Amino acid sequence: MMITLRLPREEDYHSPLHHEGVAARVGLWLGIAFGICFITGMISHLIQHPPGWFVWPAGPSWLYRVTQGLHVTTGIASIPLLGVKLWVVMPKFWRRPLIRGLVDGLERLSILILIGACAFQLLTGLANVAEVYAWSFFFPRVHYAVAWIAIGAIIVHVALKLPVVRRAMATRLDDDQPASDDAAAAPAVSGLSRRGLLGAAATSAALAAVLTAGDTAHVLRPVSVLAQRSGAGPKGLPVNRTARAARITVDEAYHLSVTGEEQQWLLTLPELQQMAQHTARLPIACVEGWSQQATWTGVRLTDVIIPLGATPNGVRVVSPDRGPYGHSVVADNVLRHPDTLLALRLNGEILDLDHGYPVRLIAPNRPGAMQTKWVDRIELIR
Ligand SMILES: Nc1nc2c(c(=O)[nH]1)N[C@H]1C(S)=C(S)[C@@H](COP(=O)(O)O)O[C@H]1N2
Ligand SMILES: [Mo]
Repeated sequence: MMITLRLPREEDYHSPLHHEGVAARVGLWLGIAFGICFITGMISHLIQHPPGWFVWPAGPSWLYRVTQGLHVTTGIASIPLLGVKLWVVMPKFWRRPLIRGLVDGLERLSILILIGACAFQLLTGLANVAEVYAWSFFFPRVHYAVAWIAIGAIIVHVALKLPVVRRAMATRLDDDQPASDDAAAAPAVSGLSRRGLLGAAATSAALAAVLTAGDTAHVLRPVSVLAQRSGAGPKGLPVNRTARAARITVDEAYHLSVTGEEQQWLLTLPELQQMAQHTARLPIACVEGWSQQATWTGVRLTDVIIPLGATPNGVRVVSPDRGPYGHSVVADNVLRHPDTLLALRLNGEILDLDHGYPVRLIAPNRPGAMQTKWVDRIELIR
């Protein structure tokens, strides 16, 4: 028996659902979702790697929770939309000749890059939210780099397709569909109308969003069955990296060192406990999309710096954890915020070791990755 492999052809696709009006509409939704996802992703990147010109405000405390919640939710909603969009335009991939010349070849190459970059972003992003790390590269760096490729390819694609999009958006979806009253007489081509397909695409995107958004919007928790870590962990607060994973042990000898240019101040835990205590309700808003509000009590970060007599340009907060989130920089505006604490207590009780005992940083409007646990050193930045 001989098997001949044959590439599909445009003519093989008969469904009226492969229609440019459908493609343009799903494409528009995808463009909006990707646009929000890109901007919120860039915000998150800038906060974590701030260039000199960038200042992220220290409040309102919930702002990052919202931007990062939007990032993850729009990314997840894009997955079914991208699937539908690819299916609708599938015949176009197989039209003959496959390449019509240099310009056409470049355009088709740009579409290949577009699909590859978008699929890569959505799938690695989803895996990251689910804490599946099936790769050896450092996710944030690659996710950031490919974001630029994706957005560039989207801009090229939209620019090249603008005339088609204009025309397609103006066409009525049911123009060449049988009118409803003589539908029975028309050949039954498909059980689903174009409007039906659009409705299904919108519904699945909304469903994907609602099923995961409970990580940020807690009213959705009861229906967010796909949400990660809805409240697991001691004191109802999730834990990303445990003390064990970070190889943290704390003993009697613990002290916090605050180092300036010429001075160093060593504080024991009882000394920290005897200083003025302040309480703030602040969320941990993880870059992976979950966030959780809690009541934190401890010493104002500025209170351990003022005695050194210096006015630093921010501080570096350091723990013995050698992982990528074992230290963070607190910018000047955050440092001066009264809710920026070296927390000793969570919801009224001494911190659990997994939440950063004996001392962890908590500050308003900041990615969870920068809320450093197990702090034992503070370095003033000039
Ligand atoms: N030292 C240290 N602090 C850390 C981390 C870490 O890996 N090491 N992870 C950060 C991340 S990614 C998050 S989301 C928060 C979570 O805080 P929690 O475990 O108390 O909920 O801690 C942050 N602080
Ligand atoms: Mo995180």
